[in-house]
Amino acid sequence: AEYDLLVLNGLMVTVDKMGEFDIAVKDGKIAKVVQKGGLDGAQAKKIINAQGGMVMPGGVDAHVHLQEPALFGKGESADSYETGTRSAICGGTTTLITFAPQRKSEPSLLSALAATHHLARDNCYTDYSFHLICSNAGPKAISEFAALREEGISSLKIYMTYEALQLKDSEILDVLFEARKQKIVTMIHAENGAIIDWTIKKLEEKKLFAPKYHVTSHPPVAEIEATYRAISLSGFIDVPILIVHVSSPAAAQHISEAQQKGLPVYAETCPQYLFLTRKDLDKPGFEGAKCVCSPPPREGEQDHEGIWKGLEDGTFTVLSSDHCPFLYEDTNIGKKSVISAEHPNGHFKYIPNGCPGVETRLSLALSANRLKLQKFVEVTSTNAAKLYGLYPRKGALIPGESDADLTIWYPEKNDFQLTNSMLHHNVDYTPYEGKTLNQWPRYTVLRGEVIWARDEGGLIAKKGVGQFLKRDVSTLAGSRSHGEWSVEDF
Ligand code: DUC
Ligand code: ZN
Ligand code: ZN
Ligand code: ZN
Repeated sequence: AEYDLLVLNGLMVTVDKMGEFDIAVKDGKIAKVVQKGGLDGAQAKKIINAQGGMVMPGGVDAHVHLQEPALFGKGESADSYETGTRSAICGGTTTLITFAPQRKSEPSLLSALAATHHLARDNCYTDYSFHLICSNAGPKAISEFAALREEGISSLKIYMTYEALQLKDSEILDVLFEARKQKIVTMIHAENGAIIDWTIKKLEEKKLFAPKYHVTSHPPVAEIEATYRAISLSGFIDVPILIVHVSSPAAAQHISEAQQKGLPVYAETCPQYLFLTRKDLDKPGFEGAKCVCSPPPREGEQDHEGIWKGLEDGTFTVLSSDHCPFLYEDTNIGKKSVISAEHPNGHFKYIPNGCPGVETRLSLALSANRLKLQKFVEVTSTNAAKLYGLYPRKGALIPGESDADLTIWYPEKNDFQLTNSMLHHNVDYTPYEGKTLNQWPRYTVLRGEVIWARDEGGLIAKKGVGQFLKRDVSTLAGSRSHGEWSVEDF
């Protein structure tokens, strides 16, 4: 046959183009995109008739935690590379960028990278890459940035909180300075660790232990202060950063002001900051633990509105899941371990911080019907590919350039209720149990191969189809060359 796959009669939605186009796939790549009807008579091994549906570039989720050791001292990851990428592909996401964590006791980043390669190799259902988590920014780690670029790694994550991970401001400057030289994007977890620790102590003095006090212990000011500090430090060095998982509209305001000054400050938000509030942590017993993440869900609808607005107006570059999977019924870290006579509803500070969501990210956001379709594709796929050096191989449907990664949606006849039993992760809950949705991907295609066919067998490929992606530099705006001083001054 002339082609391996034809996708006909759908509404194609990419950032550059939206309309009725037919798509031809050959050897894992987009071969042709033509006006509907233009591939009549073409021969193909497989044809998908997407009449009435939408065809988008596969989702790119650039914030996913899989199989990390219990770095925060709070428990093991429930999802492996196998189960996490399985969950992703069944929810329409074809590329993940997960984390390769360096321990503070480990001076090398390259050894953390090697260890993570070992976990992922031959186990994935999506294509994948890694951000290195730098928690020991000593000379050895800094000296390895150039080698990371050779290995196809063009981004790092650093933390301003969590004892096991936190860097001092001087160490952040060391990282940013070398990141600028090597054209690496630095992701920053911006919360002020001292404010959080102090607030936890105050709550404990008052014997306030319920899950909802997790929100109280991570006040907006902790996020706002650290966000402003991260912007200041990166502006001083003149280097691009991405503030991860922004939850507070006031923090987003600082980001927007930096962007208006022309600084290369990028930002990410996540579904938990669009759909959850403090009330979701204030449920009978220990239930609220299912919605504990950091930063926490904020107060209410006004906060959600502020975050949606930031997505619409471009303050947020990407909408990622921050999938961070823990078991609710885990005997070591879950409910059973933290409920005691002294703490009958558990103690919020022992609850692992993170929610599962790699499979629900796209359908939650699409079902909300808030973003224009092309904006939806931009923040859930294309911008992540651009920021992290995967564009136009990922995040686009450009003939001869892009991999044939497709998410195909059909309009649902009826709304449906999400339940955890529909999902493919290895977590025993979803924070969105019972939520009404109206969209779920009918097909997910990875490099021309149908991996997920909702009504024709579900998951129909074997693990190991996913490949490691060597990444190049970001194609979004980088350092401004007209800074007050240049790297060469030092
Ligand atoms: N930071 C993350 O990026 N994910 C989960 C928890 C956290 O603090
Ligand atoms: Zn974080
Ligand atoms: Zn809301
Ligand atoms: Zn995270």
